[in-house]
Amino acid sequence: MATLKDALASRLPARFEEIRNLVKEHGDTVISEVTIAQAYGGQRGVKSLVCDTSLVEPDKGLIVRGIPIIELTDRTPEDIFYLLCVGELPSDEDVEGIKQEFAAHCDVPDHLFDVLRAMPADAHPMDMFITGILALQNGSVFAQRYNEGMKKDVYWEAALEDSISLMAKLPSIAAAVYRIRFNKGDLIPSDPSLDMSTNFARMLGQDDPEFADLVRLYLVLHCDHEGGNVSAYTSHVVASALSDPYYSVAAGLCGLAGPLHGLANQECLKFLIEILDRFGGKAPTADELKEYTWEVLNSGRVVPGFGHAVLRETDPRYTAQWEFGKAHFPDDELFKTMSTGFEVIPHVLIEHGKAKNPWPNVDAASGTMLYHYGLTEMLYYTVFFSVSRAMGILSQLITSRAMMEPITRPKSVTTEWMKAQV
Ligand code: CMX
Repeated sequence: MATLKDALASRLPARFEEIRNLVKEHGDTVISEVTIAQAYGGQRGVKSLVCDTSLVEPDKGLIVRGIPIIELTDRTPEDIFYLLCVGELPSDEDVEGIKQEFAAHCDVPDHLFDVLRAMPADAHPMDMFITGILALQNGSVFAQRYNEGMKKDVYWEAALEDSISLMAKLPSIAAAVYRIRFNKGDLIPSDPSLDMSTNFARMLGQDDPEFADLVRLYLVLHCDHEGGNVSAYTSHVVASALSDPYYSVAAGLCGLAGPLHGLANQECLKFLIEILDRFGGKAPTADELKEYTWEVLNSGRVVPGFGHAVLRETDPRYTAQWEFGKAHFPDDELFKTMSTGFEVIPHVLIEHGKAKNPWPNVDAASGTMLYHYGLTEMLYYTVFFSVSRAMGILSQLITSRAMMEPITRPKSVTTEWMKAQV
């Protein structure tokens, strides 16, 4: 069987040498400068991080290992995890290998479900999901081998083992969170003979193949977003302390749970539902929506689902979801509202003149898609996002350990120091 470990083992040494030589020969080359405004302003635009799994181009969107995300929309999460980790798309044999590896690790210990059931009835699903991940930490191969004196050049192997094991279990944990938190009845056991998307959809309680296809698309589209976003960067920092993948992913997902990051999809759906309610359950006309958007802006609110810190075009991940909706449920009132929003809102935002990017982002569409198939519990959407984003976080973590990166420790300065510079 072709394993992910074999694929990495045959490629990593050359990559390691390449980077070592780059640093040896050009280590003093200056690649960025930092202004006082950047130091106080979220380090925007400061280039002091490396992430080889993906890149976000302002005019093209997400590029995964050199491939624009829009060219990957027919792929599966298994393909994408392989691509993120190895840097190349898998062959059929590689896919079979990764499916078998996931199948071998998909069993979730019972104590995890007990922990989830013991949580308060109003616990946030992200709280439950992250707690579930931490409840697996006692099984970390990385932590165990580290305690046994593992050598630095094989850290990546232990990180990979944990990553495969965690990735294999995440759909089951996420589905358990959904069924327990929203009183959906008994848990549905994992079927390791199925692909990840179909299995996840089934464990959520849905046998509709169209929904499974949406799950597939969703998991592909949200997989990674380079290294500086809150969740990826947090996980990177925590993992650099050689905290194991369970701790590192959980830490990153605490960031994803924030309203300015992964929780935004919830806000976007609320916004669209608010519009539908206002217009009596019918999608508004372009003129009505234009007027409504101005009302929102004039009341000092932002228009959820539009704008981006990096992108300056329509997010291709929005386009991919819009195309899915157009193909499967063009007459859904929420979908029609979202489509009219795409025609109208950017022009209002341009006239308003504040947002640097008036175009829709990924979150403008994702809630509408899930809502159509009856997954109406918005609080849950970031858990969905997390299952996908864990692929990016884990692949970045494996790469970092393989490149034997040191602990992250930027220098901070005081305001007095800043004042002395000027
Ligand atoms: N509606 C109204 N005003 C907006 C706006 C929007 N959708 N997007 C940006 N602006 C405003 C900002 O609030 C800011 O105003 P102030 O100068 O008064 O503070 C101004 O335009 C400039 O902001 P920007 O540089 O264009 O955007 P930022 O990089 O600061 O913020 C983001 C990016 C996403 C937080 C922002 O566009 C926003 O709040 N959008 C709505 C919420 C949303 O859709 N979030 C999902 C993000 C998805 C993702 O990150 O992947």
